[in-house]
Amino acid sequence: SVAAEEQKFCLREVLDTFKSCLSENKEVYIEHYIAGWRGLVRFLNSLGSVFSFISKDAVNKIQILVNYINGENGSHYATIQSMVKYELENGLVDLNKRGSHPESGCRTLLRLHRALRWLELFLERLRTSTEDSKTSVMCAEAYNESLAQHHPWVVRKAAGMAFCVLPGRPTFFEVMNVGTPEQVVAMLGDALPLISEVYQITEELYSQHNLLQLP
Ligand code: 1Q0
Repeated sequence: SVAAEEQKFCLREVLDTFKSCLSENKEVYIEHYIAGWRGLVRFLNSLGSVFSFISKDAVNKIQILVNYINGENGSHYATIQSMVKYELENGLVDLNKRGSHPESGCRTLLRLHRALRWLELFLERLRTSTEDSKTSVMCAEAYNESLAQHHPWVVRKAAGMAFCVLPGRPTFFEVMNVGTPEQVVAMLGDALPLISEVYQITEELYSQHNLLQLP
């Protein structure tokens, strides 16, 4: 059916969303950024309920940003650049410890930004993997190099357990719904530079404003 077809996950479409994130002068559109995450969450959910503690947190963060975009100050939430400027100029960010702005756009997006680094590292491993590579190992390595550094022990433990039940590389490639393994590898080769660029631009912006450790 048409409905089922629309629901079918295609990783190419999701990664294309990240392509549309960048404006001509290299600003990052929040709307497209979170659309990308929505697609990834859909993929994660299709892998089984063991991952729902992860997707729930992602959905929660996406919703916080959607509320800002649709709120009365929505125009300031068009790009990450405009959000950072607006929230900082108006004292809407808890900079050192959580206080009256525990769910600022800046700190919320930072969590997704860190997860984007995990995605970049994981997809790069997937791209260069061989038939007998283990997705759980690739995923854990990518996690340890990125997100894990920001997570407390209990979250790292839960994540590690979830990685162990990830399906194998063949199933993974199948669910991606992109085509043959060769086509998957080619698609990842196209998509990764763009994800990496979005990551770098955000990283630079947050670093300039000293926002990389927001509580
Ligand atoms: C495929 C396996 C996916 C594994 C995703 C790795 C991320 C593990 C993260 C586990 C932690 C989630 C629990 C909540 C943590 C929060 O404490 C933390 C900090 O927030 P806060 O408010 O407490 O300061 N939250 C986060 O760090 C945000 C985590 C967001 C994770 C978003 C993951 C979205 C899904 C990705 C699936 C992509 C798979 C694409 C692969 C395609 C190739 C086939």
